[in-house]
Amino acid sequence: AIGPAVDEAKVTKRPYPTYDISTPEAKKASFKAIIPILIDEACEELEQSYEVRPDEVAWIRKVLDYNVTGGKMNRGLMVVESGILLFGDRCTNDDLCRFAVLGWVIEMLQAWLLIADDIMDSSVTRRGQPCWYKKDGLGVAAINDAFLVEMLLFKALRRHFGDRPEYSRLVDLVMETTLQTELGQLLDIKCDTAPLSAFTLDRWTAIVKYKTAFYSFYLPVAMAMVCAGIEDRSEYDAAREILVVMGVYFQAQDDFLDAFGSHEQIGKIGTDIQDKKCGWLFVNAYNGMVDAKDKAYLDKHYGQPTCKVGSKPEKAIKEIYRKIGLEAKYQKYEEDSYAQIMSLKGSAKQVPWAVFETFLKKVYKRKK
Ligand code: GPP
Ligand code: MG
Ligand code: MG
Ligand code: MG
Repeated sequence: AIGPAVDEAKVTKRPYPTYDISTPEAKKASFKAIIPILIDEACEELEQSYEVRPDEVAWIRKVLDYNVTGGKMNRGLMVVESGILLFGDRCTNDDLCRFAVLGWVIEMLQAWLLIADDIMDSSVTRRGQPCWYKKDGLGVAAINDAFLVEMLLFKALRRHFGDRPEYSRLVDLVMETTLQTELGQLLDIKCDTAPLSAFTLDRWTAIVKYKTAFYSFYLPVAMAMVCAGIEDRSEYDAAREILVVMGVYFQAQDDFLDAFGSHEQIGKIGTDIQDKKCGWLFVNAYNGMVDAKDKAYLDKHYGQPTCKVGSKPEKAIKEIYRKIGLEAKYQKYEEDSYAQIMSLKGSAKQVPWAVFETFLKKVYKRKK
C-alpha cells in the first residue's frame, strides 16, 4: 500500500535470511541478525524518501545502534518463542523472520521509552554505558531521537506487515500499549509532588501494571497471538491476566535491584530513592514495616535534595531497608508471585502454557 505522504515505492525490502532455531544459541544469533537489516532499511528509506542528508542518516544509525541493541532482548525473543509455540508445524522461515521483526519493534519501543525515561529519572547509566542523553553532552536534544525511534518502529512495522491482514491489529496493539505505558509513566512521575502517604501498595501496583507490564509482557505474546489469527477476546483477556501478574513481579524485581543489585549486573545506577519513586521497597517499608523513628527519617530525606545517589541519607535509607527485613519479604513475594502465576495455568485455551512458562523462566529470580 502506498500512502499519500511519501513515495514508498523507492524502498526495497531486504530478503529474509535463514532463521536457525535448532539450538538456544542459534535462536539468539538468528534474532540478532534481523536488526541490522531493519536499521539498513530505515536508513535507506530516510535517504530516499525523506531527503535526509548523509550526516543525519549517520546520526540516526548511531541512535539506533546505541539504543536498540545491547539489552537482554527478553521482550523481543519472546515474540519469536510465542510464535513458534503458537504456529507449531505450520511455521515457515518467513514467519520466523516476521516474528523477529515484531520482536525488534518491541525492542525499538523499549529503546525510545528508555531514552525518555532516563531523562525523566535523571539516570546516568544504562546497559553499562552512559544514558543516551548523557552521551557527549547531548541533553534534551535526545528527546527528538526518542520520537524518531518511535516513528521508525512504525515504519518497520509497515514495511514488513503493510500488505498483511494482521497489519491494522498490530498497529492498534502497539498504539494502545504505548498509551498504557505513558499513563503508567504519568502516575510514576506524578509521585514527585505527591505526599508520601499516597505511596500505597495499590498505587504501586497501578503504576507498574501500566508503565511496565503491558509493553514488556502482554505485548510480545499478544503480537504472536495476532499473527496466529486468534480472534477470541477471552483468549487475550486470559493471557493478559497471567502476563500482567508476571509484569508486576518483574517491576518489583527492577525496584528491588535498583537498591540492592550491583551496577555491573544491572548495568545502571539506581535512582529511585533520590527520585522519590513509589517503588516496591519504599511502599513496603513505609506502610507497616518501619518504626516511628525510621518513618520520620524517611519523611525527612526520601526523595529530598539531601538524598542524592551515593549520599549519606541515601545509604542510610538502604540500611533501613536491610534492617527491617525487606529482603526476606521480597523473597516471600517472589514465591507468592510464582504460585499466583502457576494457579492461572489452564485459563488460556488457545495459548499453550509453555508460552507463559518460557517467559517466567526468563525472569524468575533474575539478578540483572
Ligand atoms: C520502567 O521504569 C518503566 C519504563 C521504562 C517506561 C517508561 C515510559 C515512558 C512513557 C517513557 P524504571 O524507571 O524503573 O526503569 P529503569 O529502572 O530501567 O530506569
Ligand atoms: Mg528509570
Ligand atoms: Mg522511570
Ligand atoms: Mg527502575
